[in-house]
Amino acid sequence: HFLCLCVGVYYRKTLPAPMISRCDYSVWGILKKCIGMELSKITMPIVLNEPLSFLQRMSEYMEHTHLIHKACTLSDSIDRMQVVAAFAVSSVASQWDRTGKPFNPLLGETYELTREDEGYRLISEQVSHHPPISAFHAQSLKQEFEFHGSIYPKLKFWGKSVEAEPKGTMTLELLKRKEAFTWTNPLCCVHNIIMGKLWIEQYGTVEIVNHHTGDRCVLNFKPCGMFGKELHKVEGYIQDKSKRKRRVLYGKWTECMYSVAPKVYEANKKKAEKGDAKKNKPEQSAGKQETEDMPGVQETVSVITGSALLWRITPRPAHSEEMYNFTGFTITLNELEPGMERLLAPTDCRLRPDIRAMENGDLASVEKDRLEEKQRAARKECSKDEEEWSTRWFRLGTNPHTGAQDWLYTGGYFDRNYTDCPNLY
Ligand code: CLR
Repeated sequence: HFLCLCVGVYYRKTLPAPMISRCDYSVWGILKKCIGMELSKITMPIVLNEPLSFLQRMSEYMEHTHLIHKACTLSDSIDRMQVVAAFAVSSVASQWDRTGKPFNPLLGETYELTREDEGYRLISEQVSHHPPISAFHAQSLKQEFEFHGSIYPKLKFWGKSVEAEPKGTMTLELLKRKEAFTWTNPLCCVHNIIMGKLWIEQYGTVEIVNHHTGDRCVLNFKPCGMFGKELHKVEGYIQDKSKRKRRVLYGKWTECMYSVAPKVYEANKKKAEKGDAKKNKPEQSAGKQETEDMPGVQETVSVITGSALLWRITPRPAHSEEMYNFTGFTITLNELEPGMERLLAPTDCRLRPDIRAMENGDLASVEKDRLEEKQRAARKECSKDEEEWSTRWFRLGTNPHTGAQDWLYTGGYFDRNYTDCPNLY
């Protein structure tokens, strides 16, 4: 009865078929008709998709879960906060260069991710279609933490770019310490939708609150700016309950995060300003020294002496660009292991024929399937099914830490009683 993805079992390292080239497909012709639309209403030509459901893309927050395990072992609350902050940054790192559009989840669609090797399991559900809302709940297998939240990607069209605001709170609970951290994710912007190469930027302020101690971490995901100097940079600080600045954090969401004492940071900044006036030093200076003898690591963050490394990204696998720029973790998300069908809920998106067909490079099938899908959706809307819809694994409630409305897991998915699950595929 157990999902046997046990320790020592190998996950796939490549996708079954290479990606169909997008060439320089102009998305503008399609997107201009989508201005003002919800993400759930937008269908793009299949070549602009990636073979994942939005539920799976959201599960990518889990790629660096080892950081949560690490936070659980630290006795100092500021030390815990800096690792949680590194986790928050790492959780959006897989978005780098990911301009493919994931498939819109159907209402009631679920995605389960059991990773015994990483010590957690996750369940997610599409809980609303208008607006599109996806809820997830991850729990450690040893009752050490819970990480949950929901995302409503609110789109805004800005002429040459489309901005997605991921509305919804992330909550991380460290159970043994009865400690909860909350934050909201940065904005995500896809540039060059009229012409040119699509690229992704994440920016905005992310504030992480430890509701138990009153510690706060403010992270500034910097917008690229005119000359691209700030590209991908994240900078911020941690303050305790008495508002004393305790650490400065810096790095890039595409690469790494460091922590340093505020005094050291300020002194370094002054020194750098003076140095800058004399000559334009290359940006790499200190970082180069530290990583010189590490093959493959090309750090572009200037490391201040005395900094502690909190997180470094796992490099993308070879030929990632032929696999929708997926990370190694992402590649495994739609894998259907033998025997898995018997355990998964019938609503699990691994069972979606359209996503499976795209993964196998069979675009014609996807297109055919999509038409049928549209008709089904239309029929559904007519019969007003949606109004009577009630979610299966989540319910709308109040987040006890923020007091705000939130989607909360009702439990029981892993009892694997799937009666009352809708027939979606
Ligand atoms: C980024 C990480 C956030 C949650 C989130 C919300 C909206 C998502 C975004 C993530 C990634 C990029 C995204 C976006 C909605 C539409 C956009 C999937 C997961 C795609 C790339 C737009 C495709 C359309 C182009 C072809 C123009 O925490």
